[in-house]
Amino acid sequence: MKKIIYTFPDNFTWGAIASAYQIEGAWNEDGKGKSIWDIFSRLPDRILNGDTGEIATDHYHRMPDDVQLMKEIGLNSYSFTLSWPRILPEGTGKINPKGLDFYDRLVDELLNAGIQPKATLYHWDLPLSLQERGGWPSRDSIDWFGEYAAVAFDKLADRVNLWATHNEPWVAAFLGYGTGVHAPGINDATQAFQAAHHLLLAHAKAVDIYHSGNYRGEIGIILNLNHLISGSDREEDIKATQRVYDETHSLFLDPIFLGKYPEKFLNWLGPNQPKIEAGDLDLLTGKADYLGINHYNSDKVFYDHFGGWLKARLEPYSAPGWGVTQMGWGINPAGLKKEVLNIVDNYGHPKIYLTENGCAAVDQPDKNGFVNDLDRIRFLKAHIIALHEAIHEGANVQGYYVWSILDNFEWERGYSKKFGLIRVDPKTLDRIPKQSAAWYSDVIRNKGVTP
Ligand code: GCO
Repeated sequence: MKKIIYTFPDNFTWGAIASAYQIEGAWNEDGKGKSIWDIFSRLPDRILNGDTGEIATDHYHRMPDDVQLMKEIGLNSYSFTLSWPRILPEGTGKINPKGLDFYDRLVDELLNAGIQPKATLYHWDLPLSLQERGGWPSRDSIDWFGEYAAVAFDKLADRVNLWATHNEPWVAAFLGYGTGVHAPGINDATQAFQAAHHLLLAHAKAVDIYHSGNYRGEIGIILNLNHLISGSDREEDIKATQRVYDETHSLFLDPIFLGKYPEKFLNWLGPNQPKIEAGDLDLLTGKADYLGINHYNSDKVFYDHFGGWLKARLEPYSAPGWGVTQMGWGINPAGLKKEVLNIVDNYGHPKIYLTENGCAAVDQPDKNGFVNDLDRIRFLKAHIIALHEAIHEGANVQGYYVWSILDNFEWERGYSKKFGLIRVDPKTLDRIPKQSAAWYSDVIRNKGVTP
């Protein structure tokens, strides 16, 4: 066997991740309330092939078997998200005991399997009733989220020691309220920027509630930090790149880790900029025990007069020897290292988890349903090596989570894109571990990868 060259610390966390709406199904069972995604995915022409998450991978009913598969891979940790309307069907007020019970059982199954549970409060599935009351653009959303967070912590924080408030608040705000390609399907930049601000304040409120609960774990936020490269050395492209960076990076990183807003960017936004009340910044500063980084790809950025409110256009950037994934995303492992080191150098050197990394691959099954996904293995290996290099250069990275444990509902692309370490047969929903599952099992056992 080749010598392991890229070895990680003994206490490094090797995990996998998924989200409630993308795998659970049981969209209207056991007292669960509707989410904005339950409604959005039923709208005509929003989701490819008319797919919905109503059944998804049926994880809600197959959870114990899925945890057993995670155990067989040897995961140290599994990161799941809570369905807010499964716990609070109307978003606030009445608690659904059967909803809480599912997550209670999931946590116990994981712990019994020797797998540390990591829980994220919000992965885009806002209770429909709260959208009807104004959604994230409403400042009331801060208190709604605080009430929900307190219920979740009260039930699970005795056994769950690693929490995240939001997964990718940029997506929730700008795809949900800006472009409308995600639920709730609103196309309004002003609402998007206001939603982003309230998502941040809601994050801070949940962090305060968690810290006042004297729980022994940590709580952070998960941001999608893809690497951005100016499409040319023309000033207009460099400025467009900075605007995209400011919306996807600065808008969320600066208030929490630097105690300031990207004022120049907000002023540039003019009427689209969010209403920020006196004291809001103080509520946000320093509110994260760690930063979760979701990283998949790199983009080149160009000025584009017709490129929306940012007047920018993105094109995938692939490093030499790499192409694009089945999502059309540029593969550039060095981009991951640069994103991590950017946080080290410019945002106070926080504790980091690489909370999502993976790729949609071709995944052609053989006659037995087995997928020999060597392209996914090549992708994951290269990014794990890039992460190792970042750690070697000083980054405090504590863990790595593969997106995803299972093939699942890829939002507006439905089930057309496969990210799982485990294949889910589209007809039977049977689980068949791919070659990458066996490979990842070796990585975990060997605490690293060979080149
Ligand atoms: C995201 C989300 C996941 C996606 C995954 C693949 O990062 O967009 O967290 O829900 O399914 O990243 O696109």
